[in-house]
Amino acid sequence: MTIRNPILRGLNPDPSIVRVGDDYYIATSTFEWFPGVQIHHSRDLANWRLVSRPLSRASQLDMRGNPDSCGVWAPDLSYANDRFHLLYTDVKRYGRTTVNGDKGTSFRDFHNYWVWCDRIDGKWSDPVHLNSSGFDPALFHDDDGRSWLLNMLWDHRPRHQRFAGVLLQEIDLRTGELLGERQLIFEGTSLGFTEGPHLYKRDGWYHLLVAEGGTERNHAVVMARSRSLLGPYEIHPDGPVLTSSGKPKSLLARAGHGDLVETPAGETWMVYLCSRPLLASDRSVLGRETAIQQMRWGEDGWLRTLDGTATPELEVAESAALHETRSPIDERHDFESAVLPEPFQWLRTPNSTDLFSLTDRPGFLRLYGRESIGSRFTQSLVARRQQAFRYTAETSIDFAPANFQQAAGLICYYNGAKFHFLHVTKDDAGRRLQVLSATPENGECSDITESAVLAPGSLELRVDVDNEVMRFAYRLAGESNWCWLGRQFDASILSDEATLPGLPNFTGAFVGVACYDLSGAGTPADFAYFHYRERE
Ligand code: 6LW
Repeated sequence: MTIRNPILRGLNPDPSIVRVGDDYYIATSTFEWFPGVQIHHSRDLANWRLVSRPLSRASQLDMRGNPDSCGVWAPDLSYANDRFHLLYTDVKRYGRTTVNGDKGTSFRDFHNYWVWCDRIDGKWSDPVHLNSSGFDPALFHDDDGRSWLLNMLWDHRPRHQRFAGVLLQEIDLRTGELLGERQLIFEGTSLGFTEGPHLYKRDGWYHLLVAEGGTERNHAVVMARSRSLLGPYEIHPDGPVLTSSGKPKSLLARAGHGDLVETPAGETWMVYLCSRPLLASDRSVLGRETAIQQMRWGEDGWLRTLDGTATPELEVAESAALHETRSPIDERHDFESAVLPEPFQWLRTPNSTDLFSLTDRPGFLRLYGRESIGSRFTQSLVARRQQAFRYTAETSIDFAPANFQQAAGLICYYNGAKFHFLHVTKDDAGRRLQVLSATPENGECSDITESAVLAPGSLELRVDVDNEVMRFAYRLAGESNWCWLGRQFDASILSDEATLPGLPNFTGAFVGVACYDLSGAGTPADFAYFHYRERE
């Protein structure tokens, strides 16, 4: 039996893992998608189930105004003093990128917070702001009862190394108060882009694990160790302990940003992020996903992959783990409950009632028309992750637009500059069905293609995605055959790699429903069901 990587498919990067008794938990980043942070649970490291999105109310998270791919980065989950602790960054500004080197000032705003809860699926506390000096905060609970905050240090100054190393500062776990001075304990290796720090203590050594190389093709997990918490840290003699860099045959690309967990039997496993680019276009539509594999400690006290080659494994031999039981997802939601079905999230605002209701018209997901697709504030868009390369999604829409400023339909969305939106709207000739595509090259919502005049009444909308190819279809109520639009669309633009230079692209493709009303009237659209099914 084997575990097939990745274990958490679709947008699920920056994994942080913790074991409490027999239970394992992984927290992953959610960026501008609300509620914030995903926590999955497993008993066997092979089969994982979503158990919580802990940042679920306005006092915890409000991302209105945040740029795309900002918001919640790199949560850190730990357990101490009979509580779960979750740290995360809310990125408010991305600023100048590093692609043009370090010449200019690069202002960014990274606010690091701590929340806690007695139960993983309970009501998490309001956040305590810890610092804003850099991103990827993490806690280290030492065996003397003291706890320490780690985070990467961001240096915004021209001609400085932006990723300036790893900071350490003591934290009072009762209050979140930071104690003493912050210390720069590690400046990274020549790979650069030092981020995602985690600390572990083993056999009298402090082991520091960091992500390096940037989250693209040079990404790597790097380790260093010291006898003393404050360093100096010596770098692993082999170089990265895990990387896909220089391994073009690795089907798990971009491997990096890891975290370690020990099983009750004493095995060490590492979770890390990876991406699986489409073969033809080399683009990662599923975003960065979470993978796992077993590691081993050598007699020299250094950690390595089982075969020592630092290579990410697609098929992981079962060990303490049971066998994986995953099959392609086939989920139909008829919106009969008052609660939004679990796979769905929305964008930025904690005030979900501004966007949608499951009770205003029972049996329907009602979206109220709000701001334009790509707005950084109040956008009525409810969607789920694309988690397979081939899938079909269908919905039924009841929508009577009064004018061209109102539109609603089925959307395949990466961010405000990358989407395909099959929507119903109205113009002088009447109600129409069109596809609005935003392509990353121009960053504008510029391309309206296909147009069919519609008879009144509800209709069904459908998208079929097959790797790079996306096709749309519709049928009016009572019809049995789908009417396919003549044109094919490029599904690969919904990827991390398809972008103008300099913009952050850390999420992945979603599919769902959206509604805007640029007239301000808030006209609703009602969706009777949403069916997502993956094809092998
Ligand atoms: C995350 C950083 C990273 O905070 O990308 O790949 C950033 N690593 O550690 C966003 O996911």
